[in-house]
Amino acid sequence: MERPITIAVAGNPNSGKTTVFNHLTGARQHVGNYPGVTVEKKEGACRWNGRDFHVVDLPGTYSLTARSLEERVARNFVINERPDVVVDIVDASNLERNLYLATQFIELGVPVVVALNMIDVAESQGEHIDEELLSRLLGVPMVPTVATKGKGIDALLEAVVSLVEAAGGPEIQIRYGPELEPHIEELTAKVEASGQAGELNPRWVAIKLLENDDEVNTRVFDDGDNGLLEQVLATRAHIEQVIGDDTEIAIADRRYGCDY
Ligand SMILES: Nc1nc2c(ncn2[C@@H]2O[C@H](COP(=O)(O)OP(=O)(O)O)[C@@H](O)[C@H]2O)c(=O)[nH]1
Ligand SMILES: [Mg+2]
Repeated sequence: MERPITIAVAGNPNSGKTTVFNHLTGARQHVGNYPGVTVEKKEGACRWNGRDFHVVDLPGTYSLTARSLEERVARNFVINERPDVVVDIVDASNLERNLYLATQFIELGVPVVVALNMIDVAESQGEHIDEELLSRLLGVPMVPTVATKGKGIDALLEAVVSLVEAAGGPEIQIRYGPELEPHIEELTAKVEASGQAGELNPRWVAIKLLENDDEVNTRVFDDGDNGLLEQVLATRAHIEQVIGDDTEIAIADRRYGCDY
């Protein structure tokens, strides 16, 4: 028997995650907690087109910086449990802010399908979203949905199945522009050579080190000095000098698409 496809439903708070989750799982739900924390974990199951799915409703997050408990829980679930697909529920009437999280999942290197939810609200505001263009730009499938009406849910599952079946397809990366990109690439090579990334995507680790991410710092630097720390500090100092901003801010700006 084929194993179920695990879907993690992610997205900003109030983007419609639970509505999508309820549509997918109906009464087949179980509510518990994530291990060791009092963050609610909703899981469920569904069967569609002859396939079984295990669905997890992740806590709402704006980002994956691991600064809040919700962000840590969502990120650790995706890193440690490795769901087959992250379905990122995006509020299409607030696209720019919501796509920030999508870029973070793409960067993490996990398979992502974006649900352009609340497309009814976007349309009532006179917005027309070219999902094919967006999908090409970000390199991930985009499916318009109206979760409250169950619209687009079948198409969402179809996109999930296609992605699982095509696993190993081309990788799309967020590029950080001429100022940052060479430093990220150089550090990625050092991270790779150090063997400290373990199971994680080395480019993702390099970017998180530049962002001074607590959890990644602990993971990478706890085994004593491996020569990386000096490199990270020097790179941060250089970026701050050239760009005139904190490295963290420079990286976030680039993700939002600001130009230097
Ligand atoms: N108009 C509209 N409202 C939606 C849609 N999806 C969800 N909602 C509403 O948006 C609110 C937040 O949804 P919820 O699923 O709780 O969001 P969550 O915080 O991401 O779990 C609820 O009032 C939903 O009924 C949609 O596609 N269109
Ligand atoms: Mg919810």
